[in-house]
Amino acid sequence: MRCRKCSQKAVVNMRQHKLSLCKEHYLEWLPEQTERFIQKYNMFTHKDKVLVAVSGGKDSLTLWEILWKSGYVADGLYINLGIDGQTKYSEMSRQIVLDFARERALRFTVVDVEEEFRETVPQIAARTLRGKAKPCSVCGLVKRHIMNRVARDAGYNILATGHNLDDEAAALFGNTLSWAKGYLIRQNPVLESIHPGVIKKVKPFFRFYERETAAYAVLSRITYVYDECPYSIGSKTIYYKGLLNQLEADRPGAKLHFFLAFLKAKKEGLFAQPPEKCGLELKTCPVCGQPTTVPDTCAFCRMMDKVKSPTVKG
Ligand code: Q46
Ligand code: ZN
Ligand code: ZN
Repeated sequence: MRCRKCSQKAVVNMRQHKLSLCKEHYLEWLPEQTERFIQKYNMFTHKDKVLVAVSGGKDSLTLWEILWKSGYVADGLYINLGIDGQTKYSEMSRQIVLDFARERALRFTVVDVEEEFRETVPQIAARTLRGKAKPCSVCGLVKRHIMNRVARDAGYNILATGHNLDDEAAALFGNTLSWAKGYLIRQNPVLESIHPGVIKKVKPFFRFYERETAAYAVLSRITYVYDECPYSIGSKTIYYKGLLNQLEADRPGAKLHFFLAFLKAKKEGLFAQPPEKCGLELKTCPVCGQPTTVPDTCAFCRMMDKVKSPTVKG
């Protein structure tokens, strides 16, 4: 297998693009494509202030590296969720993010959930969900709240995450299986700001397969956390990713087509907001000041209020 550009030995073969590249050309190709997608989908420009949410995994660190090398104003945000378990997941990822940023002299913010809210994410989840489920729904709510708040307070106008095509296709697959209307309406690689307090969210890697971002991280020697969060083991997302990989093995490009066809259908009006919801006005949460769709306290503050209650009635 030879590189299409220079005929040297190829190290990456992308069957869906019928494209093989050597190390040197692959390390050029991924940033070029990232730039192309940032422009094509009007994500941001060099005038914007981008906050990159970094978990310590390959996708978010690779994204941060590429944005930084491409000259964007891109600072990092690491949220310490307090997820430990056998692999000391949070502790390890925190160290990796700090080393990554310091080696490159990048600016970053760390928010420690336990320090700020007196409970780690698994502890908040254990109280509010009463051990009935994995902490992922609580974790998502906490992360969204913190990311938006940090971006807003520090004057960033773009929030970027490292979600790749495998993440997006698996989420779409799950949402489609249950026809989760609300999620299908909102699922988009670019979510414009609909209120001054809501930061625009973008996913510049949404067209890259997971193996493509992993290949970039390995070839450019980025040190990242190999272990996944312990709560992701046995999750539906991982199951859906496995099913989609089987499909992809028989039909190269199937995952990409699945997601791009969804975006095209949305553009043509499928899953559009019903007219009565288009003008939905966001209110301001009286506790945290963040925008919310409900007329009173936002979902995050209601959850934290439960945490603070001394007794929880069963
Ligand atoms: S939601 Fe769930 Fe992830 Fe949070 S608890 Fe771990 S697996 S980190 S993307
Ligand atoms: Zn080459
Ligand atoms: Zn609130």
